[in-house]
Amino acid sequence: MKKIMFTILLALTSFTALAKPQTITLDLPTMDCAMCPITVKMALDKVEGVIESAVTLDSKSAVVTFEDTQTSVVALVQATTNAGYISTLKQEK
Ligand SMILES: [Cu+2]
Repeated sequence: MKKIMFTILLALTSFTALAKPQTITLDLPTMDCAMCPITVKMALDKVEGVIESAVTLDSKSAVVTFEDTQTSVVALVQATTNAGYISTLKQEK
């Protein structure tokens, strides 16, 4: 039994080691005042797995760093949409 526990622990540890943070940019075309980025940032930071987010009104976008084993682009888009701001993944040029 002890051996099984150790194996599980080891598996969990290596899983964490493999988790890589990802950074993406979301377009938020409907942001139109100084309060919008604050609302969007709060919504993004509440998502489990989000490490960092920076939302700017000027570029109407959000740069989000997240743990891809804990959350996904779909979940982040969902979070901003639930907060009232539709977002799309910005395509890299
Ligand atoms: Cu606003």
